[in-house]
This record gives sequence, C-alpha cells and structure tokens, in this order.
Amino acid sequence: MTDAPDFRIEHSELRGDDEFSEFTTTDLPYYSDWRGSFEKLPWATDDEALRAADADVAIVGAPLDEGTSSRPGARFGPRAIRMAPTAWGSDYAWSIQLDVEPYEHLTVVDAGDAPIVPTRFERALRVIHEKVFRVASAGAVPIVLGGDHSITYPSAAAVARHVWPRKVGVVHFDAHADTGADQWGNLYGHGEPMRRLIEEGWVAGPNFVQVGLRGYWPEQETWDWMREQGLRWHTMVEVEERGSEAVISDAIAEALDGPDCIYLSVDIDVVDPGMAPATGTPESGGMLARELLRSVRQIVGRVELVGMDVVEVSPPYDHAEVTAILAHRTVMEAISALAKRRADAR
Ligand SMILES: [Mn+2]
Repeated sequence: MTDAPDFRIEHSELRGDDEFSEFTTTDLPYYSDWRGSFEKLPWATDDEALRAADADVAIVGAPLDEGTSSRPGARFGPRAIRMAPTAWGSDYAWSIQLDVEPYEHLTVVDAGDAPIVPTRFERALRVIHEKVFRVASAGAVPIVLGGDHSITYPSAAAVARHVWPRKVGVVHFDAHADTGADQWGNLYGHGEPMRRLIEEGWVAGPNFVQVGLRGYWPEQETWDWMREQGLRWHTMVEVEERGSEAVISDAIAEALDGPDCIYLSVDIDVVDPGMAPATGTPESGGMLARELLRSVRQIVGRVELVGMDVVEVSPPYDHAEVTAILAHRTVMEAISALAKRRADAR
C-alpha cells in the first residue's frame, strides 16, 4: 500500500496569520459586506458628521419619482447606483482615464438620502432642498443621485443659495429641455424643473446650457419661452456634427459667461437607450456612454463644480445593471476629475 498523494491546495496560497479577520470591509470586494453606501464610503448623514469628516464631496440620495410623466421607478435609482460599482474596494481606486487615485486627494462620504416619503411630493422637494443645502453648507460638493428630474429644481436652487451672491451656471445633459410650464397642471413635474430655476432667479437664462436635446418635446411655445430667456442649447444633431468635445467647450464658456462656478445636471437619458435603457422617457439617437463620461471629465476638470446630480435612472427597466453602472461611472468621473484638479494644484 502506498500513501495517497498530497492535496496541493494547502500550498497554493499565502495564508494570513488570522484568516478570519484578514480583510477589512474595504479590502473585501465591492459586493461583499456592502453596507449600502456609495463605493463603501463612510456615512456622514448629519451636519455634525459631515463637518467632522471634513468632506470635500458628499453623495446624497433623492429617491423620488412622483414627478414622472411616463415610466416610473426612479425612486429606486439611488439604491441601484450605490449598488452598481464593478470595481474592487474604493481604497485602491485608480482612474485610468485621469491618472489619479481619487480617494488619495479627496475626502468623499455618503450623506445618505433626503428623508422622502411617497405621496407627499412637494414636501419631498422641500426636504431635498434642505438636505442639499445642509451638505453644501458643511463644505462638501453635493452629488445627488435621483430620482426623477424634478429633484434638480430643489437641488440646484440649494447650491445656488449656498454660493449666493456668487452666480452659478448650469450645464444640463438631457434628451429633453425640461422647461415646460406645467405638467397636467402641476408646476413641479420632471418636465418643468429648469423653468422653475430660471423663473425664480436661481440661474440666469443665458447661463443655462443644455446638451443632447432631441426628439419631439417640448412644443414650439416652450422653445419660444426658452429663446426669450436667452437659454442656450446644443442639440444631439450638433453633437453628432461637431463632436462632443467642441460642443462642451462652448457649453462651458456659455455657462460661465458671468458666473464662476457650475452645477452639472445629468439626465441619464442623454445617452442612447441602447446604452442606458433604464430610464423614464427614453429617446433614441443619444450620446454614447463614453461621450458622456468624457464630457463630465472635461467639464469638472476645467471649472469649479459646486454641485451635481445624476437623475432618471429607473432600475426596474434595467438590463444587467447597464444603466446603473453608467450612472455610477458618471459620478466616479466627476469625483476623479475633482481629485485630479486637487492633485494638480499641489
Ligand atoms: Mn430627460
């Protein structure tokens, strides 16, 4: 009788001294021991925690879809975007695009959600405004995860209120202008936020710049209103003809024609539904995912970003997390571009 051969697995890996506690939460892969925050970042859900963290950037969830005119579901957007990363622990994040380790240069936290309940739509808008204002006042750049686009009215107003009397310009990526007068009699639906921001004086019309518009809405009357307000826009046809980089270069100059800082609003439906299917009002013929990501890097790399939102991700319509992953990457490109500016300033 000869002995059985050794089972070689014993010799195939390096073992830690204490295998059970060998890895911390952030060492573990993104899907393991995930406690609900964006990129496993630490929570800082009130003013005190935000100030104690000395956060540069704070993620804010706005799980609201009462303003939706077509397919609902964006209330699940913050959860899906937070869940979406496909990279290993955030501590080691390295941006290939920008040659920077984002968390080396910035303190980023997750500030949690605005305390929204369903059915109380206008209260939701007020608490989003309050949440974003508190985050900005604590010194962090708020990056708000929608939610439908109605959240941009309270969110951008909160940022404009925070920087006041400085003026803020807006770059708004969307298939839709969202400058409607009302939606079946309601002034605050997801087709109206940009009109409310301009009418109330939070942003001057000429500094409100839209990119990616296409399709068949709004109607002529609303375009007339937009012209009267001096809004500037770059249609999808223009992006096709000139390329995104040239268009974004103009958009930055227009948004900063007076103001010295930018609020960035990204409706994920600016991207073609083939690459971002999970959205409330899809419009064929949109930007490529890579064009949006490049545009975000271009803007955040060049201007002072004071606030941002990524909206209209409706996870029930997603496939293989395609849209949530893109929304997550959109946020990551902004964070990395902020980190790159900080690194270069050193
Ligand atoms: Mn839209």
